Amino acid sequence: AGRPHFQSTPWTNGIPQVSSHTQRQQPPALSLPISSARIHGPAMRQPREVASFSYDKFRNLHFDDSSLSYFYLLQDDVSASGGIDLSAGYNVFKKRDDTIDEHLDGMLLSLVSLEKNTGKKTTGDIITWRGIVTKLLCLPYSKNDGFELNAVWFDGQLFIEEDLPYKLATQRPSDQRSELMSYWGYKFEQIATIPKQWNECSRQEIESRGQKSVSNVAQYCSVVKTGLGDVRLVIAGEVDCVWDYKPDPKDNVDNDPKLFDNPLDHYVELKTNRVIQSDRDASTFENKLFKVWAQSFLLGVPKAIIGFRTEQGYLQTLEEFETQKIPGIVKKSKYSNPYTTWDGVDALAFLAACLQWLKTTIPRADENVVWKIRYLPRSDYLTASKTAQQSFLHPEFVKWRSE
Ligand code: 0WD
Ligand code: CA
Repeated sequence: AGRPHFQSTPWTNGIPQVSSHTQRQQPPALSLPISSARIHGPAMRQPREVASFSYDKFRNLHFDDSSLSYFYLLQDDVSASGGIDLSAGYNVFKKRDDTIDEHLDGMLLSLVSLEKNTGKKTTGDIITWRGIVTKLLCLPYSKNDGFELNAVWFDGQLFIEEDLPYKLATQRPSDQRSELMSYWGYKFEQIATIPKQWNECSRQEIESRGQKSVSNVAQYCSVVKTGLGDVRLVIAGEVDCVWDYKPDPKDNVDNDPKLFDNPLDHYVELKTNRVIQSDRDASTFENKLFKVWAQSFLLGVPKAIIGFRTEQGYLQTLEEFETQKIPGIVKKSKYSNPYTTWDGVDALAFLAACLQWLKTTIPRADENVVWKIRYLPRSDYLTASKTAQQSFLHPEFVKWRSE
C-alpha cells in the first residue's frame, strides 16, 4: 500500500505539438522531440566549483583533493625510443568493478560534508553526474546509443542517475581489443601525471611513475554549480589532472572577482586517439573532439591534452586543445560534412530544452517517486514515465536533508 504505481499521464509538456491530422505517428505521452522545439539563446552559466572529493585506491571516499594528479609529460620523453608502449602492464591492470552501482553516492556524501562544514545548503534544480549531462548534450548527434535514467524529486531538487542494470544489459559485449584500448587511456593517464606538484616530487617518484601497475579505482572529482536558461545545475565529474596547481581556497578569500584564481581554470582532460593518417581518421577524431568539448565545457575544464598513439598502442605525440576553440576548429575543418557534423550552439539549445523539459515535466509534487527517462536507439523522442522503484538517494544524504 502507498507504493507508487505506473500511470500513463494524458497531459503534455508545453512543447508545441503537431496537429493530429498531420501527425503520422503519435508520440508517447510526456515526450521531448529530439529534433525540434529548441530554445535558442540561453548561455551556459560560468561553472563554479563548490566542492571536490577523492576515491582512493581502495575506492574509499575522502572529502579532499588527495587523488588529484598533476600533469607531467614532455614531448621529448614521448618521442624517445619510437614511442611509449601503452600496453605495458596490461596483465596487471587493477580495474574497478563497474557492475557495482554507486548511484550518486560520492557526490551526495560530499555535499553532506560540505554542508556540515559551511552550514550552508547547496541547491540546484537538477543534481547529477556530468557524464549524464554530456549524454544529453550530445544526443542530437549520437542517436545510435540508447539509455535509461532514473530521476527523483527530493527536497525541492531533481536528482538524476543512469540506470546501471539497463546499461549493463544493453552494452556491447566488450572484446579483447576494446578492453586493451581502454587500458591505453588509463596507462596514458598514469604516465602523463604525477601525484604532487613536480617540485614536491622526488626524482625517483617522477621517473618511476610508469612502473607501477595501472588502476582506475582512484579518482578525483569536482562538484560545480552551473546553469543553462533557468535551470540551475549541480554536477560532479572526474577531473584527470591539473596543469600546474590547484589554488588553495584560503588564497581566494578576497571577493574581488579580478583577483579570483578559479580552480576550474587549472583542470585538464586527458584522452588518447589514434594518429591521424587519413581523411577518415581525421573525421573520426573530430567526432570524438565533439564529446571532449561537451564533457569539458560542462565542468568548465579549459584544456584537453590528446595523446596520439599508433594502431599498436605506442604513444607518439601530444597535442593540446583549448576547449572553447574546439567548436570553431571543427566548423572550419575540410572534413566537416554539413549534413552530419555537430554544432555546439545547436547542441546547447537542445540541452536547454531538455533540462527545462525535465524540470517541468516530472511532477515536483511527487517527491520520492522514481521516474524513468528513456531514449531508445535511433528514436526521435526522449520519454518520461513513472515507476514503482525505490529512491536511489543515499540514506545519509536523505537523513541530513530531512533534518
Ligand atoms: O554508469 C555509471 N556507473 C556511471 C558512473 C555513470 C556516470 C558516472 N559514474 C561515476 C564514475 O565512476 C565516477 O565516479 O561518476 C564519476 C565520474 O563521473 P563523470 O565525470 O560524470 O563521468 P564521465 O564524464 O562519463 O567520464 C569521465 C571519466 C572517464 O574518462 P574518459 O576520458 O573516458 O571520459 O570518468 C571515468 C572514465 O575514466 N569513468 C568511469 N570509470 C570507471 N567506471 C566510469 C565507470 N563506470 N564512468 C566514467
Ligand atoms: Ca580522460
